[in-house]
Amino acid sequence: MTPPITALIPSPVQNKTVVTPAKPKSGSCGCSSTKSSESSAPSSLDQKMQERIAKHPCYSEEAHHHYARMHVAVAPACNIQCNYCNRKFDCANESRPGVVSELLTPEEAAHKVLVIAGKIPQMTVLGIAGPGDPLANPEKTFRTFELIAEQAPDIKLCLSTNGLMLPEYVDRIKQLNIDHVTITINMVDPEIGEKIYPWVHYKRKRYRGIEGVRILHERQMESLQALKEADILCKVNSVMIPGINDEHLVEVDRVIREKGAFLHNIMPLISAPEHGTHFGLTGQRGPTPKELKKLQDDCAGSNMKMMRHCRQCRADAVGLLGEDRSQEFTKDKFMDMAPTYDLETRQQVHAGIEHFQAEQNQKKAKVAKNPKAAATPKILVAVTTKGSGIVNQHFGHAKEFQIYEVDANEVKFVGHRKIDQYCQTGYGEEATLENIIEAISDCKAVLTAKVGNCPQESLKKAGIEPVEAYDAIDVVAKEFYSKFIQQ
Ligand code: CLF
Ligand code: SF4
Repeated sequence: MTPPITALIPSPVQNKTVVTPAKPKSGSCGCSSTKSSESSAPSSLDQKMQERIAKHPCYSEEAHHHYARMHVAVAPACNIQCNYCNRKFDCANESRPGVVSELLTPEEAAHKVLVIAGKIPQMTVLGIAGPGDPLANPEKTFRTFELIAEQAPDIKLCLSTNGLMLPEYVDRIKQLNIDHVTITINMVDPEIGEKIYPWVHYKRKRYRGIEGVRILHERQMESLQALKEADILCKVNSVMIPGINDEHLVEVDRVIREKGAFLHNIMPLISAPEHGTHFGLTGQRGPTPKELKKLQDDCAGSNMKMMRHCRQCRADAVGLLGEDRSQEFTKDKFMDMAPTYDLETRQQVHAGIEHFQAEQNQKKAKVAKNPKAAATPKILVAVTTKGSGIVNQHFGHAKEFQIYEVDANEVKFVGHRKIDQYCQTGYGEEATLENIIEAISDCKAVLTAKVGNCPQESLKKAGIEPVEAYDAIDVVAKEFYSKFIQQ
């Protein structure tokens, strides 16, 4: 028997919100339910594109509030060396440094996907992103994708690579219906690349210095071209390394956009001596949040979107982007779980999410200014959320703030800031509170489901208004902004 839909929507979507099944889609109405609030009156091409990204939490900022992804670590080898990588850990192109995943066989990986697809039905994307480079391990990578495509046809397949071997495999990628491919491109000038890549291993030969970087660069450019010709959506990741490629990334952004990339994700270098990487050991720093935002703003062109919600996942990540459920599904645990993948159940859950999104978008539309107001000052606000695009998390439980830039016309997601959880044992930690307040010192308010008296006082003293609410982020942010601007 199929359980009622509200029982199927996992928290936080279910939390305090009655979600009913979506009505059958008809005509153009159906599309509006999955349309991003950022978009306006899409052309048919835009609409088609919307459908391709609507359930991908990395390619669509709106989707990341509702849909989850998982990675399987099946690809141990790599064919290049990045100065921000230590091979003891996962590929730092799509992973926080210092994280080690359990290596799986394709069969174990497929089992894990079927288990999680049953337990977390809003998991819509399976990515392979390491722990080395997936295309330096083509047989394991493609065997895994084949198994998933056969057994769980509604799961989108996603691949992340350094691009060195991509041109060889574009046909296979297309054949397997892998519609989302990420290439990490940190430079389009090999002289800059020389400071990032000490060697490249290509066709059984190791190339050191600029010779290797030139090969990597040419292959990355070929990869962009090949993906464009094959009509596969391409995201480019770039690691921002202050003093090395930070200014150059504006040029990288221009080139990749010209070559048809759909999305650019500029990520901060995370570098510490304990990671044992070349950059960590030589004291190369990562960018500050302010430096990162400025570069993202400088690059955010008119057509290609800038990804700002990346969480630099693990090669075995599971869950919504802001949460990490990988420890619930370690090998010793998931191998004992029976797969409960059920296509019909999953479709019902997704329909419920679409219906919920449509309701949220209606609410947002009500508070949107029409016609647009004259330019007003922009402010930043910090939000605590468990997902679903609503303010629904207590201040003391948050492990990150989502940061929104707000003016009279727009509520725009601009990033997230990780923090230590304030309430660890039922009591708040004073020292932690200081760090939390420091992390959001440039914000005018915290929008949160609940915040205790003590942190409220400290926030106010720091000039940050605590706002308690339980509603769509856009709605709460707009309401706060209207009051703030009248002060
Ligand atoms: Fe994974 Fe990457 Fe696919 Fe997403 S992650 S392979 S595109 S499904 Fe996403 Fe994680 Fe950032 Fe990567 S948040 S690190 S961008
Ligand atoms: Fe490390 Fe990934 Fe670079 Fe390979 S591509 S060296 S695994 S960061």
